[in-house]
Amino acid sequence: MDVTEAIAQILAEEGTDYLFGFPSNPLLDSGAAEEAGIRTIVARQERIAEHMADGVSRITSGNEVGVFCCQHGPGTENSVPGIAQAYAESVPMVALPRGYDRAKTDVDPKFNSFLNYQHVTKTAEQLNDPDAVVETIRRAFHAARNGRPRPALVEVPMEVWDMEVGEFDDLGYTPTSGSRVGPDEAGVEAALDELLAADEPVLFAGQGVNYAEAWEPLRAFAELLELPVATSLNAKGAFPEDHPLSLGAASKSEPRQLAHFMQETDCLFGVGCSFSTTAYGLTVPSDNTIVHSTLDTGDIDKEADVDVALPGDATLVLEALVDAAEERLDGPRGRRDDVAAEIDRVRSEWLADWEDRLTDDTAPISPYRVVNELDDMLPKERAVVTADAGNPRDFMSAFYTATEPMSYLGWGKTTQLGYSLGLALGAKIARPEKLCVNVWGDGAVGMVGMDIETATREDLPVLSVYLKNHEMASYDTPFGGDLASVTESLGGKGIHVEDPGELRGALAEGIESVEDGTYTLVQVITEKETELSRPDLHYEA
Ligand SMILES: Cc1ncc(C[n+]2csc(CCOP(=O)(O)OP(=O)(O)O)c2C)c(N)n1
Ligand SMILES: [Mg+2]
Repeated sequence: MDVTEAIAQILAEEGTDYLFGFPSNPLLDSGAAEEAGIRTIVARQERIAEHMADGVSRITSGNEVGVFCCQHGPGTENSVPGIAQAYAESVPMVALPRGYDRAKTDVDPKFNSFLNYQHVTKTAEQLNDPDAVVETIRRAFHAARNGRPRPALVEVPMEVWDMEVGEFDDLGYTPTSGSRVGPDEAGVEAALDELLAADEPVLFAGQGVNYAEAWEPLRAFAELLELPVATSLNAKGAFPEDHPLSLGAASKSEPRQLAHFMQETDCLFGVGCSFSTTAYGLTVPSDNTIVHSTLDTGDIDKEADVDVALPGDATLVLEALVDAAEERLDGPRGRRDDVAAEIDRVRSEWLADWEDRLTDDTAPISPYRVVNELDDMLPKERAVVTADAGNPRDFMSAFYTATEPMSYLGWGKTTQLGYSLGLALGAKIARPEKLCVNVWGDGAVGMVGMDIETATREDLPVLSVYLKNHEMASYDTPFGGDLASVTESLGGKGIHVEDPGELRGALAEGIESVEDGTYTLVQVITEKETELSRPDLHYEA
């Protein structure tokens, strides 16, 4: 057996069902991955293959680590974006690029992945000795599965793939597993002290809750302490957004009740979050108490001034808090009705202010109307929705209600146009029973639209809703083209709609077409809209 076959077997041992990539890479070319029972998916460019691997990791809460491969030189040069996106978003991935010959790997101007990916990977190694194949790939999977999830890269030089390693059974590979770190008991009590003493505590859940699958203890703790709950955009839906205690997701555009409670809070408890400064995240309120629970202690006191640090896995932390709170409380605290009423009051005022846009029936169609129709029409219990960079994301963040965990793939630590298509395709591969939807605009379709062909070739019926305003609205840059026709010529179904009276019918036709197994794009001619439900506008002067 050679290194290529050994790696393919190791992937199978690690539970890899899919390998995403772009040729040339021995795992694809030799058929080794397919022979090991792994479905190989080639996209039209490296970035989309990476985004699909990313989508698999996300939708499975990292239980299946998305795996990506590509060739050396242009392949690895063109793969930086997908790895950088996964790094910024804390998505686990194993990347297996081919490298140049060992003799030339450090020679100018050759692109050396081991060197160049250091700042966008959790670990980056070069496999220079075939005898190290087991421990090297094992380290990569261990890194992806443990601690803060992020990409791990192993560059395999050109000639190493073909080197002999003997029989696989003699290599003694044992698959990696994820371990969990529990909280310090004193930290749990200190966190509870602060939360029980606060007048206006708020719970903020980040995507660590998704990776830890901590949705039940999150809800149990919120209900026990009767706390209003916001999520990050990445964790949108981790707490049901139709729950009376939900504030929605924090982003550049968000529900007014979220900003209202953030302004009022005297104690913010963040769990499974980094509190990183980002335009698409929470503006962390100052001059209040901050309790911070995260897997990565490097995020504690990184930017937010933390009063109580509670490192640990989100499930273990929240379960410990539930247990400790049950010991201390004797019955309901009597806060819930007031909190729910306050949320409902601000939310109703906010929606009333946006009602005209959400129900606008004039042409060109308002993008808010499209979001509102999707919110009404998509089957929430089995829809997985994501939105692309720019205004499409911002329209959706605030006004699409995600009622189920993992029903929304939110992102924004970095915001590469075009990410939504690959995410939706990756989610569809791993969860074929779901209705996977991406909402995107002119900027995104121009960058990755040709990968609609990947969707049709690989039989991945996803619904793409294209908000077409013929330009990049916030950038005053006009764009042309008719993606509905292009979709048809790429083997999918393209639906064009510009009459507001036909919008619902077009979306219904799109949903039905996807349910029938066809990749479908609904191209909606929309008005230029740049007004957002911005959090800063909701703070009182
Ligand atoms: C790769 C990349 N380059 C540049 C940007 C900056 N950017 C963010 S949104 C955007 C324009 C999006 O326009 P469009 O998709 O048409 O949506 P619209 O604002 O018109 O609704 C640009 C250029 C980006 N996010 N990603
Ligand atoms: Mg546009």
